[in-house]
Amino acid sequence: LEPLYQFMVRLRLPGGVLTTDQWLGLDKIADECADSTLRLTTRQTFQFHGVFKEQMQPFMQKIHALGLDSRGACGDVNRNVISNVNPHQSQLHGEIHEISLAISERLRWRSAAYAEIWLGEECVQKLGEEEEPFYGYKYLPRKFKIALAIPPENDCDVFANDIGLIAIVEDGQIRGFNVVVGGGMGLTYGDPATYPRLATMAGYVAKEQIVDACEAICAIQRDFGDRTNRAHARFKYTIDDYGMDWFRERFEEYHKHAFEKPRAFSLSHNGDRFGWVEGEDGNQHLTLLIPTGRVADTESGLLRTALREIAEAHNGSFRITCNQNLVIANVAPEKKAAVDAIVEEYKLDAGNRSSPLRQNSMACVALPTCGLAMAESERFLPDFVTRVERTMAEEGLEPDAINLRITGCPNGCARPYLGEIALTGKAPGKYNLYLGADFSGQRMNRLYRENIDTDTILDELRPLFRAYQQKRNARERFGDFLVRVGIVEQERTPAMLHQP
Ligand code: SRM
Ligand code: SF4
Repeated sequence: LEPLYQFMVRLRLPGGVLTTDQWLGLDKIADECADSTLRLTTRQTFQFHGVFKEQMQPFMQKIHALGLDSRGACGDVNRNVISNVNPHQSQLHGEIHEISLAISERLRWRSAAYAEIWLGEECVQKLGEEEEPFYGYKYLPRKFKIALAIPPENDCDVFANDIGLIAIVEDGQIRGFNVVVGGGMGLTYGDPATYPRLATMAGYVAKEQIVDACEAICAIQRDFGDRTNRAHARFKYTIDDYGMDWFRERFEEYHKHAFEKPRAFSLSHNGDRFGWVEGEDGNQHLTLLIPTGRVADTESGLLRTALREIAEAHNGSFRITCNQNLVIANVAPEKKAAVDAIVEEYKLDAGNRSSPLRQNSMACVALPTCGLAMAESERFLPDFVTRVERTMAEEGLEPDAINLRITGCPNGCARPYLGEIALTGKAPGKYNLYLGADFSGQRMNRLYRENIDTDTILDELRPLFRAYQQKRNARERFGDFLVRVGIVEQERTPAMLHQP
């Protein structure tokens, strides 16, 4: 008898946009082929857990029938291209989404093996034919990630990506992008040669050239990335090994044009804005907090049922945010009341009414499904936030927007090194505590204490909250405060370096 193999399957969903019909289809697939939950990820897509081996092919065929696929959701290729959800600026969002799709399509792997294995198609590849014109037979040295931000929003944590594109908007139009390169979050405990890194400013590229420019940059990593050591194979190490001057020269060689001087920009926050907003076109958009991105029916609420009913009630679309939340998008004004009724019936906006701390918190999946987890994360976050809220209140702090991130290991799936407060799992019940990132995703935090349990974490935070309450400047963020008063040293790639 074969063991009961089960898999996690992730979808490719550039920009996190899907139709209501696709939502309904995925909701059904969650019951038919997976563990009856949908998991919104930090890269704006879905993960399905508990897909048994015999369900793999039906699963892939069902998502194909919905016009979706899993190409490039995992593997040593370009991953899901993420972008700003930006509900209030419909035209800019439409444009950035088109560009995300174009980049994703250009860097999509082509092998016919996908259709053969999953869709049951005949072998269509002729012997000797090049299967992958861009990737070749070796693909990339490691995963590769691209994000697009429209300032002042940085909800995609643009600096945490191998390529970050910061839109330069003039007269309501995207003219081009500042391109930053070499971002990434993962590190391995005990191996100082591995580190999280914020992307470095490379220069400006006009909009018409941006897809070609991304291909050129990805090709540089394909040709020069380290293929001998996977722990050193991400683009951030290629950039640090060879340097930015070398990179700019290679870019000119591959792209046939040099970078222009970067343009001025300013980013204000990397969280989501919750509640209803009206787009320029008069359509309504509702951003809902989805706790740790898990869409499930549980004893504490029928979230999955509620979202299914919303998908049936409106004919707009959905957008997943890069913070694992959800936008019910493009609701026609006459449908708003119907959506509101469902929101009220199922108390869907409970998260939107929770503390700013909870609204700015994020956790990776970790246990029980992640084989790399050293500690709880998704299941730990809700109670931990409650305890932090209580500690803050005891120190006289009003509920405050502090960016809190937790991961079950140092790989960084919830981009913890960009949290003002962050925990990374070390062992069951034990975490490393990081402090002092900024609120806009432009400064990383620093390791503050190692391998401590929850009580000790709260004991460490308490005096810091007290000092913050007593000595903060007006509107000063927690992370900025910790750096200003010297509790945490300024991180080594400070925001200033990114400014032109
Ligand atoms: Fe991740 C591996 C979950 C975003 C860095 N990540 C994994 C795996 C597949 C574990 C594994 O390899 O066996 C996790 C599956 C857990 C499970 O049970 O479902 C996993 N990563 C996730 C998700 C679902 C976290 C979440 O709670 O939302 C995110 C899915 C993204 C997506 O939809 O594509 C997720 N992972 C990230 C991010 C954040 C991002 O991309 O913005 C990072 C840090 C950014 C980066 O890549 O530098 C990230 N994941 C990693 C790494 C470390 C990579 C490195 O360079 O060191 C691994 C391990 C690896 O690749 O060897 C990993
Ligand atoms: Fe798993 Fe670690 Fe990623 Fe969390 S950060 S999902 S524990 S690999």
